[in-house]
Amino acid sequence: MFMLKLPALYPIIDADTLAAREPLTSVRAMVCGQARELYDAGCTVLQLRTKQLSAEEALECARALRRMLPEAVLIMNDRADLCMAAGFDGVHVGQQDLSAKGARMVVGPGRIVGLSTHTAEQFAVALTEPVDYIAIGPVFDTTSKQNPDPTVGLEGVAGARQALIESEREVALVAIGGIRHETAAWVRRAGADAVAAIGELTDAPGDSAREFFRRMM
Ligand code: TZP
Ligand code: MG
Repeated sequence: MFMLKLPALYPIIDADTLAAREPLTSVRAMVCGQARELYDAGCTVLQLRTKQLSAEEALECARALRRMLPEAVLIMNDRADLCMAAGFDGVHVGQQDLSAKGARMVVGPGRIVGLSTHTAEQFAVALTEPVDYIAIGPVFDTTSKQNPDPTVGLEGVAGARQALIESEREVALVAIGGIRHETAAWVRRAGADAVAAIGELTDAPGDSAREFFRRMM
């Protein structure tokens, strides 16, 4: 498997967060608006996350994103089936979703599979899975996820990097959870290839993404 090269910032477009902010605006329009700003700011890899939309609504958002950004690397959260249906480039699964092996069976060898982990034990298991990247977190307190696991801190990111080095696997490391402009560079220094974020990218996403990149140069 080739080593996935991720940009320093990996935005997650959270349809539910957007819908809660502006209940009268179409979710699809908001998802596309945020994605356009992020892409134009240099975010070439984007994840679409939705927990509240129906599968049909999620697919509609995903297909609209795909049409709007044919060149972007688009990752679908949770659902390998929707990844394929929308022509996305990969899927991100968590500990409660289809396993990474199952997701790989659905999307095949040529697409990206990412896996979320929340402890050193889960991270060690993930290193044996057919994944392109592993996410560790929440690094800091987050309000974007329901019932988040305990925070792992910068030590958790550094521990994941060390485990990755020892495994000799060519897998990218993503850190997630409560990462802000002020903390992004620390997280990268602790060993993350990329920082994923929702909350810090919700207001003025383009400007916020540029600020992330500036701080992580
Ligand atoms: N997984 C672990 S923390 C988290 C997810 C999806 C939420 C990240 O959002 P934010 O707003 O960047 O903390
Ligand atoms: Mg999930």
